[in-house]
Amino acid sequence: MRQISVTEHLQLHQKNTPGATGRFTSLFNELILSAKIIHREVNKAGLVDILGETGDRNVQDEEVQKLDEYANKILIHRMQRCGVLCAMSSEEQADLIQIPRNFPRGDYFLVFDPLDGSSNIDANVSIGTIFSIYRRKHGSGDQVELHDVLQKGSEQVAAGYFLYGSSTVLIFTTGDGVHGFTLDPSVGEFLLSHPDIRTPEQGRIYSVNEAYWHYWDRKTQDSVTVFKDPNSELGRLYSLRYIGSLVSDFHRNLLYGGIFMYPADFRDPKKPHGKLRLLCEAAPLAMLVRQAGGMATDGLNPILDIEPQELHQRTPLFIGSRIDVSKVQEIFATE
Ligand code: P6P
Repeated sequence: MRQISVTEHLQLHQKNTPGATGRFTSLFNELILSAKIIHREVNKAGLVDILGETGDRNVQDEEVQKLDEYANKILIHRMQRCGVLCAMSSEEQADLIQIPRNFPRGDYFLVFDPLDGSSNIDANVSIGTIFSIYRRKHGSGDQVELHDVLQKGSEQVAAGYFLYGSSTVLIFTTGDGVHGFTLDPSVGEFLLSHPDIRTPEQGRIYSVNEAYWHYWDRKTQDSVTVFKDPNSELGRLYSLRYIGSLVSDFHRNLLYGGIFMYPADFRDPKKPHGKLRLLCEAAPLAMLVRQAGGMATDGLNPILDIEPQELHQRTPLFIGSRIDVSKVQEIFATE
């Protein structure tokens, strides 16, 4: 079968997008180049001891950095120069990342989690880069304010992730279905491997950290129980699969079907809405799963409808197969 590269796929998307100027394509190509550089470092992390803050200096006499800090710096360095962004936001940085004055700019806004799950890397667990792309909503000046770019997930232009595992895959959507590409290191190109991904309407997997049971409210406990009860209305036996790396858990459930849950819990009063972030984790994955025929909710509201009030706003997340997520919504809707 003729292998279609992601470059060809993007060119076709541009050709079929009325008024496309090629700016989105150049943004995406820079994102792909950043991921290839991160892929290289992730794959040799165990060999050249670039894990953790070793405090050593490598052969180029550079300070050795934690892998997620490295990924963050690669993305900021490359994306600042792509010439089509007005600003960026990284899970690793508290504030908006402005584009330096002397750099060309555009009206796209990029949000990313540079290396989600990186605490697992020294156990060789797959980890990922999650990204989300918006158009600037207000203003046109060089200095971008939060209200210029903060938008609900349904306004995303594109969303996706790179998963650095047994192979490195790119899964993304531009609103016209979900497509997966696998990096062929021998040619250094992402090749189409998963055309038009559709997630099963019901799964056999539920993913949640059950250690937090006693910190959940009653509706959350009921929502998890329904997947443990072989006689529930769901009508089937489920398996618990939880890697503790969001992109890995999400990717498996996207392909096989199932539900991933990171509910609100009462462990930390400073995080009443759970651990995961709306803009750089929940919203991009919610766009992907919606495009693949699934659903994503915070229990009461579709993730894509939540109006963010701040950059690192957290949200409970129930995401995956339509029937599984609908069951959770039904439980949360009961009095
Ligand atoms: P917990 C990794 O640190 C992460 O942000 C996600 O990738 C993962 O799903 C979650 O945290 C795991 O959290 O509380 O179960 O260890």
